Amino acid sequence: MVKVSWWRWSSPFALILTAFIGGVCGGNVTYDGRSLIVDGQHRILFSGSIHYPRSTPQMWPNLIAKAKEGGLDVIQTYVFWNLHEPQQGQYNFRGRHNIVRFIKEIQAQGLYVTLRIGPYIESECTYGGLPIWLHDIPGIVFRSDNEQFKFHMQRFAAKIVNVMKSANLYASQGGPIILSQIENEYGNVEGAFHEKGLSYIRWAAQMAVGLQTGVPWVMCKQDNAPDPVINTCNGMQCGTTFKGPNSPNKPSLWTENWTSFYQVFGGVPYVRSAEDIAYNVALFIAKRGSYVNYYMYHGGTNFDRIASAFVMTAYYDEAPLDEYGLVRQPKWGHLKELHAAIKSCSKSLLFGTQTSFSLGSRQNAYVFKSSSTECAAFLENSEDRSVTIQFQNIPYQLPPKSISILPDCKNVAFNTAKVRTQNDRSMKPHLQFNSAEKWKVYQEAIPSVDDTSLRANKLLDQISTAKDTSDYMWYTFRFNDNSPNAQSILTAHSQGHVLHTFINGNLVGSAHGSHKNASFVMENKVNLIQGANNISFLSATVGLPNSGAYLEHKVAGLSGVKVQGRDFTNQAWGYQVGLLGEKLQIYTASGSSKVHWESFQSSTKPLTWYKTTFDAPEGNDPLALNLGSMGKGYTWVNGQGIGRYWVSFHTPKGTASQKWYHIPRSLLKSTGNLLVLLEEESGNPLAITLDIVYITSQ
Ligand SMILES: *[C@@H]1O[C@H](CO)[C@@H](O)[C@H](O)[C@H]1NC(C)=O
Ligand SMILES: *[C@@H]1O[C@H](CO)[C@@H](O)[C@H](O)[C@H]1NC(C)=O
Ligand SMILES: *[C@@H]1O[C@H](CO)[C@@H](O)[C@H](O)[C@H]1NC(C)=O
Ligand SMILES: CC(=O)N[C@H]1CO[C@H](CO)[C@@H](O)[C@@H]1O
Repeated sequence: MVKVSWWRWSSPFALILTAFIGGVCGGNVTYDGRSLIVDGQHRILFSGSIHYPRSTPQMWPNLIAKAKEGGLDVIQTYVFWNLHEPQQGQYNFRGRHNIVRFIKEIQAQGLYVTLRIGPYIESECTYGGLPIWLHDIPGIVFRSDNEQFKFHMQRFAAKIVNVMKSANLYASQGGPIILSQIENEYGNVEGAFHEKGLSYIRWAAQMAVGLQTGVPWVMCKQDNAPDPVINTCNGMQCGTTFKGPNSPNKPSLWTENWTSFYQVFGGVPYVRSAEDIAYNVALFIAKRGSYVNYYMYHGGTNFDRIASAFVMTAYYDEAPLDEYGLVRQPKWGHLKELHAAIKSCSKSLLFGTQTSFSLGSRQNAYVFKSSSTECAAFLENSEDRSVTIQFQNIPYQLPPKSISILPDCKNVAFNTAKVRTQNDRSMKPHLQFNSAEKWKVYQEAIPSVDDTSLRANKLLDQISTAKDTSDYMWYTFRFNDNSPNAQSILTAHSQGHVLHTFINGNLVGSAHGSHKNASFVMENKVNLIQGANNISFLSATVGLPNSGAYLEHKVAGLSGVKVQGRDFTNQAWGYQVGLLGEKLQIYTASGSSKVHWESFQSSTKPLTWYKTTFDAPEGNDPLALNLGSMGKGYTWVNGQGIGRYWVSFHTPKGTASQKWYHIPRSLLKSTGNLLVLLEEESGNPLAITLDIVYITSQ
């Protein structure tokens, strides 16, 4: 029998009911060694990550509805400190950052929420979700037992908890939040902080518990999570790898089960099969797990400049809901069937006694019995071949590498290797931008040292100088060449991520690092003129780093320059942070008139801005720009950044890692939408198309 929870009702009454139950029954969440206890009931919970800033408020209701239809009970999200407090003390909870609206939408549809406050979150978000201004606080050491960091971390965590409490969003108040997370995968870096790591994690646990949310806290990948904080597993195979909770009174929870993996520019998509995910989830439940979260259930889009270093603009497009919020089969449907099979025997699972025994050399049974009648079984075959085993004197054929779920210990309701759903996604070109007269161009100026106001007799670190206000920073100096030899070797060392070198206004070379190694060396044969030469380097970051200990020490940009063997590292350098077009916001309707746009010419120079307008296609299907003809740059629609594009960074197979870039419908008016691109390299805007994204069923 399945216990029907009020929370799972989806109706206009959901809000009233939850408030009612919260008041009468006590919505406080507790736990024991078996599971979380919500509203007094033990629960097996399926959860999925959806990050509110990676979609639009207009998309949220549909994403949540599809998650619910897919059998999820919980939506998990991180809280993005850098987006909520971009300047110290100035908060932003508007639009895509309206976390309260997001959580209320989840509540309205009758699902629960896990809130991962962090506030360090990693999550492929620039600077791991930490605001860049933290960098400039004297004496700060991130994520350590350091007064400055702890002060700001506590202040922000308390701020978020208070925002949630004021909106009555904790389960203890009748709201949907049943679980909170403090820190994030700290076990990975704890050793680097020596004794300050352990004291920090103790402090973090105590601080979090002191915020009195009425719901439990978890720490993921933190085997030593102090009581009462629950240590949880992140990974692809928690059924095999998790050592389990660090106390018999804590349940076994899996907070990140990767449905795929994030993709970087230059990388290939990681395709994790629906069968493999289902196998590992079934195994985790069979081993008395009671909470599984899919990371990500919907990945979405890294709008604006929110992606971390080298991370692609499309985020977890391979998840059960794709970048556009469309159902991706077979993942979505297969997992839905898995959830239903497990839920149909949740009483046996939660209250039965678990025994496990071998059925063969690499075959196991996991049986949950609560009475002579209630029985559920998981039959596992970890071999890569099909095997027939005997279970309770009945033969069962187990496909290779699979688990059969028998909710009544007799009939197979689901096998993790038997996939029954399928579909395909297509992009249909709707609009071509192929008429030259509809494009206007603006050439970004290449500054020389005289044009700069920021000067230093050394090479400055780009992260601490640009402070994430732009991807771009110019490094310029003047070189007097008195040698008769016109051709010279110019060597530039960069700590990341991209470098374009201009001599006397002409591009002479470009180079870039990669996600694996942001640093690189660029060497070019260059022609210098007799006398003064203007040498200008445009260094670009592609998102800030997001992981590892001592993030505050990470640097980027130019670190050494030699011409014909002569070292110019400590030369008189001039700097310009950002591009002129960015400063004037020429990608907005009002900023656009601040510069003189010229008519389009076919020869494309580096650092060209392009603009045009277009009408929105009718209907509600998602839209994407096919930028396959472009190089590297950035796109705005009606003044909104839809992310970085980098088509010229090919995968090892020689293709672009990402050609299509999502334009959310809600950004568009019916006519006259302003499209602006900044192209760093070269590209052909006449071959751009606006495509309609749709599902074709098989
Ligand atoms: C829920 O927890 C809060 C905070 O700890 C407490 O004040 C409240 O009395 C609890 N409610 C119930 C019904 O136990
Ligand atoms: C170098 O820059 C200065 C100042 O912008 C300019 O006057 C000069 O002509 C430039 N030199 C060359 C060779 O382009
Ligand atoms: C990264 O690249 C730089 C420059 O090419 C090189 O010196 C360094 O050894 C590389 N680091 C790693 C870890 O490969
Ligand atoms: C240990 C590890 O690889 N953790 C990863 C889990 O997945 C999230 C999201 O993809 C990453 O941020 C972590 O690095």
